[in-house]
Formats: sequence, structure tokens, C-alpha cells
Amino acid sequence: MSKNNTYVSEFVRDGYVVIRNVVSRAVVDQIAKRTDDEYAYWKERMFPTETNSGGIFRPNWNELRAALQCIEQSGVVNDLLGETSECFATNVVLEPQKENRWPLGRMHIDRPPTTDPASQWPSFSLSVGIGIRGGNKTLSGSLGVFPGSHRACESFFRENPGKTLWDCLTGYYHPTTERPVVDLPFATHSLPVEVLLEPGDIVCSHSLLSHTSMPNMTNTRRISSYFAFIHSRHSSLGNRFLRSIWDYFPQPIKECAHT
Ligand SMILES: O=C(O)CCC(=O)C(=O)O
Ligand SMILES: [Fe+2]
Repeated sequence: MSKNNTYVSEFVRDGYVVIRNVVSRAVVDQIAKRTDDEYAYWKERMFPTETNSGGIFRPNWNELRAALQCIEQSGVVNDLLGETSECFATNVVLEPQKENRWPLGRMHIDRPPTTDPASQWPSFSLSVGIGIRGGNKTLSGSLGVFPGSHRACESFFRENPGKTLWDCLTGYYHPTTERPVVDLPFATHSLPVEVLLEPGDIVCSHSLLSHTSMPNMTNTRRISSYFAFIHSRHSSLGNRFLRSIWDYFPQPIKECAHT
């Protein structure tokens, strides 16, 4: 357990929590440089983001392994999730938009990168995003979240015991991007909260937190790296996880969630 786990109650209540200064500046700078150096290559190979001004790709970089080490050493994954069996890394880039575009990308819940989507809902356990560059002021292409939407999700599925997340998708996958088209019945109609990160800050989110990307109206290419952690009991729970969203989380988290 790390020295400072005061973030537990915020994580349980809001479905996400920001922790400052976790990944070293040297590692952050290396990820930024590598992203810029290889951008032309990845641009052809990435999934568009919800705002369409950039995309998501899955590089296998040593720099990302170094970032993962910083995160693991901080103890946050241990505090918030405990034992994990699997972890996959993605990089998100949002280019400055040529024209001001509003509204934002659609709110959604993520899925893991697999070719068999139907069997994979719900997807993973905990996501950890790192601020690499930009995304640190309003409308700069940051992550946008709907605080508490993980709990709205749980309430909905408890009240509708036959339903799965898959049943609630209004569309199948976007025909060209294969991104999920999500219109959840528990969708909030409020504006998302912008999660503004300085380089090296992280945001830890429950996998059932609805989110989107904000438009990037700055002149800076916004870059974030994400790790999706899968608990070793995740797949055996299947859709029961929707009705019991803290099932395998550590005891302090459960206690906080049930008081
Ligand atoms: O912009 C972000 O940080 C999140 C991107 C995202 O949610 C997605 O495309 O799945
Ligand atoms: Fe997402």
C-alpha cells in the first residue's frame, strides 16, 4: 500500500481520480519525442478518436514500459485495483483542429482491442492515462469524463437484470473505424468535466466510466498514453461485473463504496 491513498474515496465516488507527478519528466519527454518522430507512420494505422482530429494506436515502445514502471512503483494500481493479470498500452493523439468543431465526440465506454467485441463487454478493470503534452487547459483535446457515470451504470443494470452492456449499444461498431457507437440508457446530458493533466500527471478511471475527448482548439498536438489493467478475476465475472462494479476491488475500495 502506498503512503498516500486519500484518493480512494474520490475514485469510488467520481469513478476517476487525478494524481499529480507520477511519471518522470524524462520518460514523458521520450514518449512525446517518439510520438512526434513516428507520427506519420501511426497516422495511417490508428483508430480515429471520437472527435476525429486524431487517433489511438498501440505501439510497443520501451518508453511506455518505463512509464508503466513509474506507475507501478507509485503503488496506485495496487491501491485501486490490487492484483492484475494483464495490461495493454495505447497512445492517444489529438491534433489541433483546423476549424472549431462543436459539439464534442460521443460519450462512450471503452472496449479492449479485440476482434470479438460481443464477448468482451464489459471490457477491462482500470484505466490509467498519462499527460504527455497539451490537454492541460480548457478545449485542448483533453479527456472529458462524466463523474459518477460508473455508478449510474451499475444502478441501471441492477434495475434491468437481463440486460448487458452490449444490448444497450444503439448501433453496432462504426462501419469504418470499428469504434463502438454507444448510446447508453443511463447517459447523462450534462457537459463532461475536462480532465486537465500536466506532463507526468495520471488519471485513473473505472472501466465503466463514460467519457469522451474534448475538441482541441489549441495549436498544440495533445498526447496521452493509456494503460488498461485487467484484474485476474475480470473475465470469469462476465456481465455480472455490470451489477457489481467493485466485485474484485481491494477491501478499502469496497468498504468505501458500500458505506
Ligand atoms: O482523449 C482521451 O483521452 C480519450 C480517448 C478515448 O476515450 C477513446 O478514444 O477511447
Ligand atoms: Fe475511450
